[in-house]
Amino acid sequence: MKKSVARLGVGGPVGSGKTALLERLLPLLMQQGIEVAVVTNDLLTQEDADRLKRQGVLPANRIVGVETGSCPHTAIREDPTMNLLAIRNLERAFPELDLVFVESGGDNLASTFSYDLIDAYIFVLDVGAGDDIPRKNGPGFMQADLVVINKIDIAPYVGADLNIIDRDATERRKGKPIAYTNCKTGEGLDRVMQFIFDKLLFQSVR
Ligand SMILES: Nc1nc2c(ncn2[C@@H]2O[C@H](COP(=O)(O)OP(=O)(O)OP(=O)(O)O)[C@@H](O)[C@H]2O)c(=O)[nH]1
Ligand SMILES: [Mg+2]
Repeated sequence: MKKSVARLGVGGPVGSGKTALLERLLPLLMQQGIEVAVVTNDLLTQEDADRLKRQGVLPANRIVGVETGSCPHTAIREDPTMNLLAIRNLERAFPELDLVFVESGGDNLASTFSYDLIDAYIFVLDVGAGDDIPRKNGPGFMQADLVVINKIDIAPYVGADLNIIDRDATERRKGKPIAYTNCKTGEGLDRVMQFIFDKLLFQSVR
């Protein structure tokens, strides 16, 4: 029987730390024996794919850059054809894959994924955007399977109160999971790993 490959979207505003999150998660997943690949979306370049290739965390042929050429959400929601093709090519080349990430181009709070493309998605927010962001009811933030509040280390410097973020995010998301991370140090990544294992891989983190 053909192995089914889980697909996990990673979306959120420009510069919130989507690629930084992948840079942290990929080695952790590989240490757990999970076979991974990545599709990145950028408007007119392969910037994020090239960055991940330079890091050397994954073999370069497991990283595919899609140049969307349009609003980022078009390629992950309205017409995900380019991303579906990229995933299909990866699945054919690497039948052993367990999990494919699809990083969206940086977008806005309304950005959501089509569930024809992915099985679940993470929405990454940056505390530098302000502690009022959860109150703005962005569909990407409200509907995501997991919200990651990233860059918790800079909260004191931008006057963001993590308690306010937590109070409002918990209330608006009605109990759906939220993780708080610092991708510079790896703090909080255990919560994200737990989510991936529970929601997509149906096994325990070793
Ligand atoms: N201080 C701090 N900086 C971070 C953290 N995570 C990411 N950064 C920095 O934030 C900047 C943007 O990170 P990226 O990972 O490129 O963000 P992105 O969401 O992938 O950006 P786009 O794909 O361009 O939308 C980089 O300079 C990162 O080094 C964090 O937790 N703390
Ligand atoms: Mg990126």
